[in-house]
Amino acid sequence: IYNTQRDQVPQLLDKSGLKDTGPLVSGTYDCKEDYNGDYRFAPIEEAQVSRAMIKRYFNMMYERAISDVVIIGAGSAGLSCAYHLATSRPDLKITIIEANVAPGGGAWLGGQLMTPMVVRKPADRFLTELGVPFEDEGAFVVVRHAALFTSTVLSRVLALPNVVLMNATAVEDLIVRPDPTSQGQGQRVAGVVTNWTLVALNHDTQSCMDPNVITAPVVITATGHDGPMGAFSAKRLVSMGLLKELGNMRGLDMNRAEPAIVNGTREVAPGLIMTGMELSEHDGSNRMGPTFGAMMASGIKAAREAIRIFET
Ligand code: AHZ
Repeated sequence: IYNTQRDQVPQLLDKSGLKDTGPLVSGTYDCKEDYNGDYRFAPIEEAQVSRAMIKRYFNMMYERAISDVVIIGAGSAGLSCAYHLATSRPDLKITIIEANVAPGGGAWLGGQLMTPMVVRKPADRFLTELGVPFEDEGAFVVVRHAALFTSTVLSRVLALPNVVLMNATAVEDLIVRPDPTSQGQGQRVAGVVTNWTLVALNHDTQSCMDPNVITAPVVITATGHDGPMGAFSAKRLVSMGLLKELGNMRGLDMNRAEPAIVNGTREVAPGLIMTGMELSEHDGSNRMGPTFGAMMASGIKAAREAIRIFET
């Protein structure tokens, strides 16, 4: 409870409404935490709320127009990658672009909308690192609720100072440049082309709504298997001529699928590392269905690949 006096409530905006009067000092507001009928909030002008959001969001966009790493997709692979990369290399500016309003991809539930999440060993080590509790069933472990993993990795990632997440933002295209290492023959990925997802979904109903761009020497794509937006980069590599054809995801085989995804995590085109289930569409590997260890381990491997690129 603040010790407040009504007559000390400051003028929050100047008369024109254009200039902030600076940060408010606690102790000068009429506010009280009283659940017996006299709960009072510190005063605010509506424009302050707008400005509090706008200046932070657009400063962040301005700053992240040049990033070190862009991660496309905040599913289990993208988030695991972001955590490992950001904690290993706190010097890198890591920008995650997620098309959905809610980050987390398919990792809010286990299989067939049931809540438990199965993780095969040794990927349980990542759960231990994050402090996510699980039950040990021998060859695999079970997290009581998939959302416990996803909310934990998400909150850890968001708390890291070198990571920003732009959700409700879709990657619409990749930036490409001539690859200096290939005598003018090849191309390398040098960033992403973004738009608000609601705009991206309406290109066929409105005339041209141009996008925005973020440059980055390393892009990590984690957009999942085929779906409304899934396998985005794999498909774009085909239409750009950097990949002859999609391998297409094969039927379910947990024992083949999980190691194939982890061991296949790599720089699939210069400047572009692919992780998670998007790789199954790129390489034509099996799906594993509701077991998530490969997504975590693939994310970690993608982070290691990025670190390798920065160190060479
Ligand atoms: O919204 C997508 C999701 O959160 C996001 N995404 C896709 N395209 C995007 C784009 N721009 C920005 N163009 C985009 N974001 O990427 C995220 C992918 O998450 P996911 O959980 O679908 O993929 P994952 O590879 O991290 O995990 C897949 C887990 C498995 S395995 C499996 C099976 O074998 O059937 N099914 C799932 C969901």
